[in-house]
Amino acid sequence: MPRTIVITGVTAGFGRATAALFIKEGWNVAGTGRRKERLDALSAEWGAAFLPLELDMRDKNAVSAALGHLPAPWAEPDVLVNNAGLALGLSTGQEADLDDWETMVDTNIKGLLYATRAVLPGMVARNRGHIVNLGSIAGTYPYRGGNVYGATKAFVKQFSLSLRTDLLGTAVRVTNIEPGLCESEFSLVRFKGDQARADKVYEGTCPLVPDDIAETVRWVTHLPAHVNINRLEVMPVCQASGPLSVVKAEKN
Ligand code: NDP
Ligand code: 8X3
Repeated sequence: MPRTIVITGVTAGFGRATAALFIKEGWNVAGTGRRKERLDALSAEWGAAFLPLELDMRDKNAVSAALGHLPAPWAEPDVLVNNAGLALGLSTGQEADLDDWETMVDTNIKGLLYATRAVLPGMVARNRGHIVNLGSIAGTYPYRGGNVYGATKAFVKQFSLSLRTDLLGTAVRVTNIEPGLCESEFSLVRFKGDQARADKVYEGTCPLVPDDIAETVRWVTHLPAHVNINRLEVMPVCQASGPLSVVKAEKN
């Protein structure tokens, strides 16, 4: 019997690459996004195995209705990938836009909670399932201007680890994938459509690509049922964590 995966944010980046890989492997894929024209194009490309769900992850009722009552053959998901998310801006905490902060909290934290709560009870009842969250290295290693974005991903990491303890005694698995620099629409969104600034982020680097993350999702979900990858940090070879910073005061 074909297996089923629900992926939030399939209209770009990791979500699209992951959906494409699982469609190729014969899974039924339900995928969310706000951009209808992209969902329509993906439907045309992927055919009947793909269920497009046009919704905003910040809309609790819409997420609960869509993911909590999926039609057959998507009704009993084996995997939920909580991928939809974004960073907005790179300003310091004292200068950042409060609306940007709220959007990140509402999408990266609350949207992920809505989706999880809609799908998890069914997984527990069936004693089968896997929640795969997209955290980030930003949830562990702070960088200047990453303030609330990093904090949302720290939430995702801790929530993932907490869920593991809640689910102890069931067969349901939880994994937090924590990627580093990866070229997608992420920076274009962060810099609000400024393509030149987004391109600068990747200039001269050999970043991860969305297919690398899709492969990672495939690996963690295809391991034997008794194996749970709790956290998985993935960076391109050209990236590493830096030293702590120190500002030295000038002597008078
Ligand atoms: P992209 O910008 O390429 O894709 C983001 C996806 O999320 C899109 O499909 C978008 O769909 C969807 N999305 C965003 N906001 C909403 C919303 N309110 N409602 C519904 N869907 C939404 O980003 P990536 O693929 O790079 O990122 C995916 C995840 O991985 C994010 O959680 C990100 O934080 C994380 N990540 C990214 C890294 C990177 O370097 N790229 C590294 C580490 C983690 P639409 O706009 O159509 O709604
Ligand atoms: C995205 C990776 O380092 O740009 O989560 O925050 S980073």
